[in-house]
Amino acid sequence: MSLRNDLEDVANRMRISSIQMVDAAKSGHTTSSCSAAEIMATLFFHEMRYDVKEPKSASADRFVLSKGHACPILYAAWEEAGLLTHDDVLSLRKITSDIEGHPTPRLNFIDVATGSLGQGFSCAAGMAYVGKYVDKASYRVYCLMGDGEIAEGSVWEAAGFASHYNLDNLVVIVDANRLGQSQETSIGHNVDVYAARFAAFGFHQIVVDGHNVDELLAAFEEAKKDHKKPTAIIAKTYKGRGLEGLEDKDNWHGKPAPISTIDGVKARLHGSEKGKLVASKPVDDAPKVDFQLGHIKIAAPEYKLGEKVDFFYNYKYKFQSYPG
Ligand SMILES: Cc1ncc(C[n+]2csc(CCOP(=O)(O)OP(=O)(O)O)c2C)c(N)n1
Repeated sequence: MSLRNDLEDVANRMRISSIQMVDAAKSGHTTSSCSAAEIMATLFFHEMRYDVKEPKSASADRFVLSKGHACPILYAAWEEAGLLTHDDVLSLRKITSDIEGHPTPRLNFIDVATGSLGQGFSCAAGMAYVGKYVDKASYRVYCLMGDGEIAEGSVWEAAGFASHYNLDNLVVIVDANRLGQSQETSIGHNVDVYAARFAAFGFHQIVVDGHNVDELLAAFEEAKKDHKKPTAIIAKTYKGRGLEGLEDKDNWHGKPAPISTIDGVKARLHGSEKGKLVASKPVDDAPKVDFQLGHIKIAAPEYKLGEKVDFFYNYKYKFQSYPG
């Protein structure tokens, strides 16, 4: 069994689990999850370094699902890795469950809450900044965005920040599945337009077939070369990939897929065992996180009681290792 077949099976098992959890919840984002299945499989079961026993270890690679509504595929990845059980993920969107319809940091594998489109990438850029200049550690930061999502202006503010600070530890993957919430995005499948925009913002950019695991693996390798720039991988995908009758079709955003679509996905399995692919462990070189903010020195604002002052002008703060 080749790595390619193993990763394709991981992707398809995650599709099946996503279909089941959204079906159980009677709401959720199946098609948005399925376009990203191979991206998530290659990231979580070949590219990223983490320890499933300590997903938020200070040295682990970070992952931000900026298109937070596609969390079924993220929960399926952690199920595949052995952190969540199938019963856990089937509690999706239940009032008593932390497996919410968008990820929250209450979960021990989530750093930032996402769901408000365009915001996760800013958080990822900040995390990459901290990794490079504050922690000075080797962990890398990966962020998955939707193609509709990147119309948000904050995405381009974050992109400018990331290239200004040469955040070569940051990789953004655009799941360019052509469709948004309803109808085609303005750029559709013209992936070269996305690539040109990221290039203009100072990114190294790579266009791949987002369902081809070999192309994805090669792109992640290329991102690690010494570009001194952040990397954008534009993954051309199809919304609802693998779901018979739903693939690349409008009107299936945010809906359960018919449970019968599982049969078509199962038919594509090569027979690779769950648990065969295990992520590499992180290199233990990051300082332990101090939740008391002990490494940040904040001076008290200077004003006398009753005096009217400009808060930001007077409020002096300084990060110990701010680069300049
Ligand atoms: C700021 C903001 N605006 C609107 C929404 C509602 N919304 C949820 S998913 C979605 C479409 C996202 O499309 P895309 O980024 O292409 O992701 P896909 O589901 O197609 O993978 C929208 C508009 C939101 N979550 N956040």
